[in-house]
Amino acid sequence: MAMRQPTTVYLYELAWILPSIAIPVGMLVALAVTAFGVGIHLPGNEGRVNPTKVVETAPFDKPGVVAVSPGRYEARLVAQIWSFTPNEIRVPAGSTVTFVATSRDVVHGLFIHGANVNVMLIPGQVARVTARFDRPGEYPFICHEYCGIAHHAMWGKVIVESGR
Ligand SMILES: [Cu+2]
Repeated sequence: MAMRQPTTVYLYELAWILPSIAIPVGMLVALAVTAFGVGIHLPGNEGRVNPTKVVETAPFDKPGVVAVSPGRYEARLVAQIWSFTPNEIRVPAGSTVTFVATSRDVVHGLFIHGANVNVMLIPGQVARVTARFDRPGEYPFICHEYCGIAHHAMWGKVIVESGR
Protein backbone atom coordinates (compact mmCIF):
# COMPACT_ATOMS: atom_id res chain seq x y z
CA MET A 1 0.00 0.00 0.00
CA ALA A 2 2.84 2.37 0.85
CA MET A 3 4.32 1.72 -2.61
CA ARG A 4 1.44 3.33 -4.54
CA GLN A 5 2.32 6.92 -3.75
CA PRO A 6 5.61 7.13 -5.76
CA THR A 7 3.96 5.47 -8.79
CA THR A 8 1.36 8.24 -9.11
CA VAL A 9 4.10 10.87 -8.89
CA TYR A 10 6.10 9.17 -11.65
CA LEU A 11 3.04 8.93 -13.92
CA TYR A 12 2.35 12.64 -13.38
CA GLU A 13 5.98 13.41 -14.19
CA LEU A 14 5.81 11.18 -17.24
CA ALA A 15 2.86 13.22 -18.53
CA TRP A 16 5.29 16.19 -18.72
CA ILE A 17 8.41 14.28 -19.73
CA LEU A 18 6.83 12.73 -22.82
CA PRO A 19 5.66 16.02 -24.42
CA SER A 20 8.94 17.71 -23.51
CA ILE A 21 10.68 15.01 -25.58
CA ALA A 22 8.00 14.87 -28.29
CA ILE A 23 7.99 18.65 -28.96
CA PRO A 24 11.74 19.02 -29.76
CA VAL A 25 11.66 15.75 -31.74
CA GLY A 26 8.69 17.10 -33.71
CA MET A 27 10.58 20.35 -34.36
CA LEU A 28 13.65 18.46 -35.61
CA VAL A 29 11.42 16.39 -37.91
CA ALA A 30 9.79 19.60 -39.23
CA LEU A 31 13.28 21.10 -39.76
CA ALA A 32 14.46 18.00 -41.63
CA VAL A 33 11.32 17.90 -43.79
CA THR A 34 11.58 21.59 -44.78
CA ALA A 35 15.35 21.44 -45.38
CA PHE A 36 15.67 18.12 -47.23
CA GLY A 37 12.12 17.47 -48.43
CA VAL A 38 10.85 20.93 -49.39
CA GLY A 39 14.34 22.33 -50.02
CA ILE A 40 14.15 25.52 -47.96
CA HIS A 41 17.66 26.75 -47.17
CA LEU A 42 19.39 29.85 -45.90
CA PRO A 43 20.71 32.09 -48.69
CA GLY A 44 24.09 30.85 -49.82
CA ASN A 45 27.19 32.44 -51.34
CA GLU A 46 25.86 32.10 -54.90
CA GLY A 47 23.21 34.69 -54.05
CA ARG A 48 25.71 37.48 -53.34
CA VAL A 49 26.67 40.54 -55.33
CA ASN A 50 28.99 43.39 -54.50
CA PRO A 51 26.54 46.01 -53.19
CA THR A 52 28.66 48.89 -54.53
CA LYS A 53 28.64 47.40 -58.06
CA VAL A 54 24.98 46.30 -58.38
CA VAL A 55 24.30 48.38 -61.52
CA GLU A 56 27.29 46.81 -63.28
CA THR A 57 26.58 43.26 -62.18
CA ALA A 58 24.40 40.83 -64.18
CA PRO A 59 21.45 40.47 -64.09
CA PHE A 60 21.00 43.86 -62.38
CA ASP A 61 22.81 45.76 -65.15
CA LYS A 62 19.63 45.20 -67.20
CA PRO A 63 16.70 45.47 -64.78
CA GLY A 64 13.33 44.45 -66.17
CA VAL A 65 11.28 41.44 -67.15
CA VAL A 66 12.63 38.63 -69.29
CA ALA A 67 10.75 35.57 -70.59
CA VAL A 68 12.51 32.43 -69.39
CA SER A 69 10.19 29.86 -70.99
CA PRO A 70 6.51 29.88 -72.06
CA GLY A 71 4.51 31.27 -69.15
CA ARG A 72 7.60 31.83 -67.01
CA TYR A 73 9.23 35.19 -66.44
CA GLU A 74 12.07 36.58 -64.43
CA ALA A 75 11.71 40.11 -63.05
CA ARG A 76 15.05 41.67 -62.15
CA LEU A 77 14.53 44.43 -59.62
CA VAL A 78 16.93 46.88 -58.04
CA ALA A 79 15.87 48.72 -54.90
CA GLN A 80 17.46 52.00 -53.89
CA ILE A 81 16.45 55.00 -51.82
CA TRP A 82 13.56 55.55 -52.61
CA SER A 83 12.46 53.66 -55.67
CA PHE A 84 12.39 50.34 -57.46
CA THR A 85 13.95 49.87 -60.89
CA PRO A 86 11.74 49.09 -62.74
CA ASN A 87 8.65 50.23 -60.88
CA GLU A 88 6.28 48.66 -63.38
CA ILE A 89 6.29 44.98 -64.34
CA ARG A 90 3.99 43.68 -67.09
CA VAL A 91 3.22 39.99 -67.51
CA PRO A 92 0.31 38.10 -69.10
CA ALA A 93 -2.25 36.41 -66.86
CA GLY A 94 -1.31 32.87 -65.86
CA SER A 95 2.39 33.71 -65.61
CA THR A 96 4.81 32.40 -63.05
CA VAL A 97 7.21 35.19 -62.17
CA THR A 98 10.47 34.81 -60.31
CA PHE A 99 11.53 38.07 -58.72
CA VAL A 100 15.29 38.45 -58.50
CA ALA A 101 15.99 41.51 -56.43
CA THR A 102 18.62 43.25 -54.40
CA SER A 103 19.39 46.61 -52.84
CA ARG A 104 22.07 49.11 -53.84
CA ASP A 105 22.21 50.97 -50.56
CA VAL A 106 20.27 50.22 -47.39
CA VAL A 107 17.90 47.45 -46.36
CA HIS A 108 14.64 47.59 -48.30
CA GLY A 109 11.74 45.20 -48.62
CA LEU A 110 9.53 43.85 -51.37
CA PHE A 111 5.94 43.13 -50.53
CA ILE A 112 3.50 42.45 -53.36
CA HIS A 113 -0.14 42.94 -52.44
CA GLY A 114 -2.30 39.99 -53.50
CA ALA A 115 0.68 37.74 -54.25
CA ASN A 116 2.73 35.49 -52.03
CA VAL A 117 5.79 37.77 -52.07
CA ASN A 118 7.26 39.23 -48.90
CA VAL A 119 11.03 39.45 -48.78
CA MET A 120 13.80 41.63 -47.38
CA LEU A 121 16.21 43.22 -49.85
CA ILE A 122 19.60 43.31 -48.19
CA PRO A 123 22.52 45.13 -49.87
CA GLY A 124 24.71 42.54 -51.55
CA GLN A 125 22.29 39.68 -51.04
CA VAL A 126 20.15 38.47 -53.95
CA ALA A 127 16.57 37.67 -53.04
CA ARG A 128 14.76 35.18 -55.24
CA VAL A 129 11.04 34.56 -54.83
CA THR A 130 8.46 33.08 -57.19
CA ALA A 131 4.76 33.87 -57.50
CA ARG A 132 2.01 32.92 -59.92
CA PHE A 133 -0.35 35.58 -61.32
CA ASP A 134 -3.59 34.04 -62.57
CA ARG A 135 -6.03 36.94 -62.26
CA PRO A 136 -5.54 40.00 -64.49
CA GLY A 137 -5.22 43.30 -62.70
CA GLU A 138 -2.77 45.48 -60.82
CA TYR A 139 -0.75 44.18 -57.92
CA PRO A 140 0.92 47.08 -56.14
CA PHE A 141 4.24 46.42 -54.45
CA ILE A 142 5.84 48.43 -51.70
CA CYS A 143 9.01 48.66 -49.70
CA HIS A 144 8.06 47.39 -46.27
CA GLU A 145 11.34 47.92 -44.45
CA TYR A 146 11.70 51.49 -43.25
CA CYS A 147 14.51 52.99 -45.31
CA GLY A 148 14.40 56.73 -44.73
CA ILE A 149 12.50 59.94 -45.26
CA ALA A 150 10.72 58.98 -48.52
CA HIS A 151 10.17 55.32 -47.65
CA HIS A 152 6.39 55.76 -48.09
CA ALA A 153 6.93 56.81 -51.72
CA MET A 154 8.80 53.66 -52.60
CA TRP A 155 6.38 51.53 -54.55
CA GLY A 156 5.55 50.05 -57.95
CA LYS A 157 3.11 47.66 -59.53
CA VAL A 158 2.87 44.35 -61.30
CA ILE A 159 0.39 44.67 -64.15
CA VAL A 160 -1.13 41.36 -65.13
CA GLU A 161 -2.66 41.62 -68.58
CA SER A 162 -5.55 39.45 -69.73
CA GLY A 163 -5.20 37.56 -73.00
CA ARG A 164 -1.85 36.48 -74.37
CU1 LIG B 1 12.36 51.35 -48.47
